[in-house]
Amino acid sequence: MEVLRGLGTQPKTLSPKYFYDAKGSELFDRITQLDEYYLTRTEMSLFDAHMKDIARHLGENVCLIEYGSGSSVKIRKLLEAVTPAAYVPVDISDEHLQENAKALHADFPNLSVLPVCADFTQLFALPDAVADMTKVGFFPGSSIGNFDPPGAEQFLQNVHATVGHGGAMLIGVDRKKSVAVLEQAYNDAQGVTAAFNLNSLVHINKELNANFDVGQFSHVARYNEDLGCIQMFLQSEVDQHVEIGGATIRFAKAECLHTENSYKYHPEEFLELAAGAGFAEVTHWSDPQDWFTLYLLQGN
Ligand code: AVI
Repeated sequence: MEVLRGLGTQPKTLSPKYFYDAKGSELFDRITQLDEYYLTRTEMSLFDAHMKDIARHLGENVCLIEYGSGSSVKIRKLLEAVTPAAYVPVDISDEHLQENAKALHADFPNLSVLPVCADFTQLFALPDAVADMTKVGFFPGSSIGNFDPPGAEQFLQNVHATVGHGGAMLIGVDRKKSVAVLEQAYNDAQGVTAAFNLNSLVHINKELNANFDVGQFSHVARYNEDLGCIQMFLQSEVDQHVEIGGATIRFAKAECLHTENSYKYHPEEFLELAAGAGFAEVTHWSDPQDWFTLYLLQGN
């Protein structure tokens, strides 16, 4: 079992996918509205300030491919400004896709929505109907930061294989900045990020019949200067053991279970990664503080 494999390594790890059950998705929505979590707000401000310019660069009759399903305000803003010939949301959850496609259909009755149920970190086939359209990948929110750099490059290579030569990618990337600002974003005063992190244990208790004592773990998030990423952990408050899938896992007091990395990129670092995947920069949009950048990349 994947979870047991991660708990058997040193340091122990847990895939960030365990954040996202219904409760975790609700907590993530709350994170995006926190004062400290500047990422979503800043990216939205870029859409608001530059949408006309973004739409002009993307051109007409494009096929917009969203990596992850489009419930967010961002895709709606983009769909209003760009009016693509087709919109292809790609998500692993069919239920999510169907719900969002229905909601979008209500608001954009003329939009051709062609959902693809797939793990977007792997290669997937596009619907035949979009074969002749210019393809534009859309990956907002700095979700690229949750891959390690080689994983991010591999993902961008897959996007390149999907959008092809002359295709494009619009991607939001969080930038390196003061450690205090970064660490605050993942250690909010209300404890929403802590609840989000701890919820992965609640999720595993339910899904895998485990018995994590959630009250005996605490949230830790700190910036790793060497790696250039925020790292999140769940730290054991005491010596304890947990039963999971017939196995017993021991935690020493203060031992950390690693749950997430969130990489931050200087523009030159990100563009080097993109170049390795066959993409060149067309243009970018940044906020006045240079905290977050939206890049428009074109496939070589
Ligand atoms: C989804 N992803 C871009 C978020 C991030 O900032 O890495 C997930 C997150 N983890 C804690 N807060 C938000």
